Amino acid sequence: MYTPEMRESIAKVEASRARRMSERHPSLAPDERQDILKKFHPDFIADAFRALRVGANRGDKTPNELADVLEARSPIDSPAFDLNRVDIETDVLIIGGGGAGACAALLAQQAGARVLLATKLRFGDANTMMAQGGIQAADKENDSPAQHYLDVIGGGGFANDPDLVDALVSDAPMVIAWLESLGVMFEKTRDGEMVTIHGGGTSRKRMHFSRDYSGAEIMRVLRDEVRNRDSIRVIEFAPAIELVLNSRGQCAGAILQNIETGEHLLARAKTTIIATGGSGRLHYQNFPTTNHYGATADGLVLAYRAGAKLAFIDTMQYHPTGAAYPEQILGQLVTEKVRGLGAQVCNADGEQFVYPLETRDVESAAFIRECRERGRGIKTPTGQFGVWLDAPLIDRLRGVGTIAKELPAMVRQYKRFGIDLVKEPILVYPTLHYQNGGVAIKPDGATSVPNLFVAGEASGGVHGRNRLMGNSLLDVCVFGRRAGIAAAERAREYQDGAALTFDHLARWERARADAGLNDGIVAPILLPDYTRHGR
Ligand code: MEZ
Repeated sequence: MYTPEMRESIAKVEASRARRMSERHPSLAPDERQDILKKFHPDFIADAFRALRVGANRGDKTPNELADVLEARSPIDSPAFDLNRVDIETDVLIIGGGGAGACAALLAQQAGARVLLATKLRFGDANTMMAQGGIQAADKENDSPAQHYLDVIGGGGFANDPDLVDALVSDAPMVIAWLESLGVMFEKTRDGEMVTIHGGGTSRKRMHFSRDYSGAEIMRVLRDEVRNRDSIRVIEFAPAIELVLNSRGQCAGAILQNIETGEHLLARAKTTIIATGGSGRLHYQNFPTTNHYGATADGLVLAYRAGAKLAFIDTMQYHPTGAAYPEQILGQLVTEKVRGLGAQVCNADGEQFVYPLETRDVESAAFIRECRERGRGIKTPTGQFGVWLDAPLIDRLRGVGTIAKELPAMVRQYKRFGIDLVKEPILVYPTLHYQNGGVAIKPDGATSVPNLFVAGEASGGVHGRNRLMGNSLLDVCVFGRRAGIAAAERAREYQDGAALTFDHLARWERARADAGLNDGIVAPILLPDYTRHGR
């Protein structure tokens, strides 16, 4: 499968392997970390961002592609819409069927609420399902939530919301025990102890995992659990396309759209939780992505139009090891667990140029520098650049059979293209992976819009300017659970009697007109536009 030029470079990686096994990893001085971030990380490409012209974050910079959808018009023709014809009534409406939505549904139902979970695609089609390497929790003797807290804050550039980080790390050990009690099969030793490894930026081994499909395993169990509870109603292929508020200014539900027929359903709810995930399918700066097809920033668009404040919308995460070759899997995730198990990163000359477990922002910037500035990347037949991830090193370091056991999905992914991960390095390059920011929340998921909660990747603040591996699966569980509990409690206190309105849409259109916005963009876009991007 590799070209002769690539084979020549692979020979250099193989030749340096024995030496690299005993040599010290290269290390970056703190100043150098900042320098390469500023020079090579996509968050610092000035003309890829612009200031928002309307809404609660007016004046704040965000990627051009996200600005387009945040400033867009609603798909709802509000004067013509009959808000008196309610199709579904519920206590808690959850928008989104990934990990955060499922956790929220379980905890809201447990708290006695009637729950409706509406999801754009199938229940479980979400970034949670695609997370591979693991979930962090400080539940070992040599670790503590305080240690975890310091790692999260350090990884996030010391910008994180401290209360959210506190909630994340404090709930983590309980979340692992809860997931296990529901049936998640984490990797354990023969005597029943959880196996944990490092991720980038972790000072302790606290990554719990299920082989290299941890997210799929967690989603499998959460989805089954939701399906087993009768008082949770799930509607698939029904994305929310607009929020509905009431005359008290509280969020009071949403308009769902049957994605097949286009028919609208008015779902009235005492409280609403947005759990729609991220925005990788907006392909910022034309990057490929690890994200599922539905990751189009829908929740941010809805919450923003309703008046919610967003946080950290100027920072995205580029996972260092996206597949750079073969082209059929361009941008797909090569889990950080590969590096967590010991694989090193090499340039075209077979030399290590960066510590493999730097935080993702720094690691990605170092890959880009190696290819763009130093000219030591490897070029593929379609003109992509990449660096080598020396996966075969894992079996040398940890014993033959480790790769097959620990990375079965990765092995299968590459085998389809004639590449043997056990024997050959693979080519990787940063890929758009995660939205570091989102709707600003409190530790219970509450937003600046009354009765509107947000959980998971659609929220912003906990990860600061860079998330660590394994804190996303954790985030969806911690804040999904918290939002579910808080939304159910708020629903119990809710007083009926306020009329439904689209006043926020009238305000929005006035603000757009005042800002001179008269383009035809309508959002949420629901699915990526591959005709425009030509992907
Ligand atoms: O948290 C993540 O993003 C994750 C687990 C990804 C991975 O590399 O496997």
